[in-house]
Amino acid sequence: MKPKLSASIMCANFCSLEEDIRQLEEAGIDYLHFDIMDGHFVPNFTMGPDILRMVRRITSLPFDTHLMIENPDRYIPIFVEAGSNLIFVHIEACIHINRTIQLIKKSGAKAGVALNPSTPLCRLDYVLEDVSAVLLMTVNPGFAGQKLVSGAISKIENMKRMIEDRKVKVDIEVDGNVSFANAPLMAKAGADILVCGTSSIFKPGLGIKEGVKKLTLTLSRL
Ligand code: S6P
Ligand code: MG
Repeated sequence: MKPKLSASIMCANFCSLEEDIRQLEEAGIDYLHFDIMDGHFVPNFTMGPDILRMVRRITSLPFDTHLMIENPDRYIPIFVEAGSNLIFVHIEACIHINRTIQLIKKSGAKAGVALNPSTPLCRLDYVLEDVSAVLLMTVNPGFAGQKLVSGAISKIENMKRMIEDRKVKVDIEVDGNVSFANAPLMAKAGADILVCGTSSIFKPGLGIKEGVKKLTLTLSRL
């Protein structure tokens, strides 16, 4: 099945964010992906809940929020209140992942777990039944514009097999270097949602609408 597309807002133009959001809506994007970084879990900073609140006022698109932060429990209710519909926490940042998943749900959002490229899928063994989605990082988290890590496609395939074997309804979201060349491979491997950044819909010189159109066309040929 053709994967849904989630636009990586950290790759948008913050000087004309509303314009970019309108273009994403008109192009038919499915989700907005918010990358939250704290300078500790990853060596970079991006945005806080105020940005989500502002964007929530101007669009009804679902927000998928990717928390690349330490101590996420402290901030989950804030990001839900700011408009997140689905929240991903990194399993590497959570000592009590089960409790954190419960907190996301109790706060009013769908719960997702994100995995760094080198984190094995067996870390999901005892939580897969409790989440709506798994986010597989296909680059090292922290920055846009990176190359795909080795083993990324086979990890998606293995994740898909694990979900089928366990007979659970869990979406696979893939994040990092979702290029026009990589997207079809990711989709074939089992991706349900693709995070689109500078490798596709925010590719410099292309234009958002053209980027979404090109990506949609590429995926429709599968
Ligand atoms: C990176 C972050 C991602 C990026 C996205 C950028 O840590 O989680 O969501 O925004 O990967 O896309 P691209 O196409 O520049 O790799
Ligand atoms: Mg992300």
